[in-house]
Amino acid sequence: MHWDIFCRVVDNYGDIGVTWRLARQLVAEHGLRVRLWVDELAALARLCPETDAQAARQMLCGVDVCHWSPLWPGGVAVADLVIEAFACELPEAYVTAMGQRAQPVLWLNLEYLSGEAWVEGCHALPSPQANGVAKFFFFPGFTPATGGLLRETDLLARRQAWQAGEFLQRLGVQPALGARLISLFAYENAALPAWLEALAQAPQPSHLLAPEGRILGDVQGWLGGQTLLPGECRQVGQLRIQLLPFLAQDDYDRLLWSCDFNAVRGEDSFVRAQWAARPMLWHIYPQAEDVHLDKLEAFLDRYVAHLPVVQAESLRNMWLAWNGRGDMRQAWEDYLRYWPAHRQHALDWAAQLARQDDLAAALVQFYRNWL
Ligand code: TRH
Repeated sequence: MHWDIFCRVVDNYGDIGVTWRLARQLVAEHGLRVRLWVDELAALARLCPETDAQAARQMLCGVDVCHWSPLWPGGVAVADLVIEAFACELPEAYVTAMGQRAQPVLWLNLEYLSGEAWVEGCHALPSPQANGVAKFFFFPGFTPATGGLLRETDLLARRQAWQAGEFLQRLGVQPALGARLISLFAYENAALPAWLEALAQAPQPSHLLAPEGRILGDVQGWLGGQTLLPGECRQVGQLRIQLLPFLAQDDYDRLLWSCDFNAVRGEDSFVRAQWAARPMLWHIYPQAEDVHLDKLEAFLDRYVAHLPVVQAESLRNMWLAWNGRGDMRQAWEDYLRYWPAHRQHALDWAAQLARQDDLAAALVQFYRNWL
């Protein structure tokens, strides 16, 4: 089977993060021939440093990575299954060729992740096309009535066997004895200073690891305008802040497994933090008219559904505060009261999610059923 995945990098790293992970898994675990069409190879190069950002075509981890340039090349053979990631709009000539192909083609629009209830009703719905090609919506999600989440078959086993020591050493991280290790990946965030204050004045030391990115300006602002370079640390009270370089995607996973607490954002890091099975905090991608808050609440409803009320409230309040609704300092202190229970919950949640089929397997099954 030959699959094509199309990815347009709209913003940040989520679009390419998801499609690159999916492409690799389809090759490694399902033996498919996968072409990944990406319009911005520089974004892929951040996640996969072996990428040649100038190459029109290259093989990376068994994936045929093609630059999707505005000038669509002639003679591109249409694949058996075509994934249009996040409604990125396929090249017109390719859509025409799909309609003319002798063998049937399946066209899937892979949607953004949401925990909202309507997703179950829209997953796998057909989307009739003028060229007659069978097109369906494919929604990732948290329940068996959705397409599931990206999860490599051996992911949980690798995480369970993970020993952080050598990896942290390679990154130049030397946590103080008893320090809570925290990773920080977020957009610009007005709640950051309150959180850093709480960490700096807490009885337990914290070591915060921030890969370079959009939050850096806020971190430096809190440090009084000091510039932080990758590898450098600053100590304020009980808090040590260390800037890391932006990591390759697999190393970022390892960072999540190595930390006691992970602050993540967007879509892909959000899912990976759930698989890391450590207490976590989500900075959701902000959308116009605060529609992202519905998405946040919908996820929270699922995430805390079976927790005792006080623990659930402490988690909910902290996530809301981080996303601009509440006092982050107070919320963090309340949250810490239930720390052992939050740790257990993170493990239980990952185990519960893992009972569901993963997204790549669900895509392959969908194709088989359609045939
Ligand atoms: O980069 P993001 O903010 O992407 C977002 C979201 O996907 C959002 O839903 C979407 O609408 C918007 O883009 C356009 O966050 P996300 O999804 O977590 O993607 C980040 C990727 O970067 C993820 O694959 C992990 C990876 N990463 C690294 O590889 N190395 C790093 O050091 C870090 C911090 C992240």
